Amino acid sequence: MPAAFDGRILNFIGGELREPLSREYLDCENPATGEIYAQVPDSGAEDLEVAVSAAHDAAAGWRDLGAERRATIMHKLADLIEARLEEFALAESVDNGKPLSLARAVDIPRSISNIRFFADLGKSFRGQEYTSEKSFSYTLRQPFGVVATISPWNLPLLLFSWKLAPALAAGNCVIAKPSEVTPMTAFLLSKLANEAGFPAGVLNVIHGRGPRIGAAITAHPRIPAVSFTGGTATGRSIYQGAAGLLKKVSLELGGKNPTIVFDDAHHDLSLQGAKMAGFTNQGQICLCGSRILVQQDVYDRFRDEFVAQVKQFSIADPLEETTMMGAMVSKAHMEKVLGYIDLAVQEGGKILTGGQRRVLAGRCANGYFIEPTVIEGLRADCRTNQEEIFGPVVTLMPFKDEEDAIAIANSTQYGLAASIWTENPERARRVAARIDSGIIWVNCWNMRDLRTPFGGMKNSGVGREGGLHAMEFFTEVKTVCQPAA
Ligand code: TXE
Repeated sequence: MPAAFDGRILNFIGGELREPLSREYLDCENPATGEIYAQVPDSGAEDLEVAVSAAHDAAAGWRDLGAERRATIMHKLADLIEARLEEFALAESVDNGKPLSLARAVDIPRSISNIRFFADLGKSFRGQEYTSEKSFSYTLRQPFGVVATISPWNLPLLLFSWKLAPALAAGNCVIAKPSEVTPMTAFLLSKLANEAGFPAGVLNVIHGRGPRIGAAITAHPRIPAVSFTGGTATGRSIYQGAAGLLKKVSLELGGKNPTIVFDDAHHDLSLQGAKMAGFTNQGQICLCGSRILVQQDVYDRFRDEFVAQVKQFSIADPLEETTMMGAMVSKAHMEKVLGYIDLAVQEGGKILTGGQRRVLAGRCANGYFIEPTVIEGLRADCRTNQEEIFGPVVTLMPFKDEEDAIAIANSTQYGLAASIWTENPERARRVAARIDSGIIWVNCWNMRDLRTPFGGMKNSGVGREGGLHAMEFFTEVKTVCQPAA
């Protein structure tokens, strides 16, 4: 771990690092070794009360500071993280099990970009004007005052910052709750808030379990908006909890995303894309393509080469530079994923490669590693092909034609993302228009322009994040109307 770390994570409330009032802590485990290496506050409603008061006390000052000065402070925070990129990347890898190289190349740089991007967007974000013969109207986009964010463990700092940054840039004070499974980088960020220049109470980070502190956030009457990313079942309970108070809620939930390979796809690019979509971050990204649909006349060739390439993946200590696949985030999650592999076999699936826990030698002997797993022979409507597994497990399914591919793609309760692989731009347009997903990639996967809307249909979520959509979520709009001059 980073040398400066003393083993105990603290909440950051009202500009101070604080113990939870109950003095209760949870263990943080390094999933690559199975060792407990830190404690995280198991905060409760009493800690939230202090944070909400601090945030409300700071709200008018932060709002009135103006977008330019807010942006300066946010940029300073981004600079401070960037100067410690290696420390953050190491902490993310140790906390989550992901390869250090991935945290260094993607998670931490993207978190820095999130903060910079929304800091700048805040400067140009404003309402609109409407003129008619009779009236002149304009809208004001005003912050709520205090809002909350609840984020998951798969991309800990990336998703934490993806919500925190627009909330702050829009002029809100924030109660941010990272996942109790991976709290470390949010803690490291909170330790930089004072040096960056955030006034006390603007940025509050509270750690703890979802059913305790997360539920308290949802139920708090002085937090009018909550942005959540996580599992669909949790999202549903937050939605229900928020309904009684008519809170504004943004929900970014699970996915069961198709990777659709047509017979006119670029062979090597589609293989590469399907591998990345299937196995990046050990398959623990809501955007991962866990169902690979391949047109029947190229199916055999694609399958054989795909399986051969997946067999080459290096599953190893996440701290080694050449590691492609690290550990699953926790023992419980590893067991959930292994349970789905057993289910796939019961449902008649044939495992083409993988299918087992991988026990490594040395330091990581007790870590939670799973072999990248490819399964074929399952019906599109079986549970393996319908439920989110969230691990390094993909299924291969042949399809006949466009209609068949669209029907299979749309056959789940989810609708987050899809990727289409074809050299025919007309086909790409036709199919993209008919797939029920919030995000469609053509001949690429997980390519992101931060200005574009991000989120899902059906059970994948409610609302959209990204660019102006996030700024709109974190503000109230007010119409001012007067007679035309
Ligand atoms: O996530 P949870 P879990 C999916 C994935 C995974 C499943 C369950 O399939 O296997 O969800 O994962 C907080 N009120 N995704 O259980 O519970 C929690 O503390 C308020 C998809 O680990 O959704 C954490 O901060 N908050 C996904 C956050 O919710 C609550 C990413 C997410 O945890 C709460 C992660 C409650 N009652 C898992 N209960 C994606 N969309 O990217 C929990 N939390």
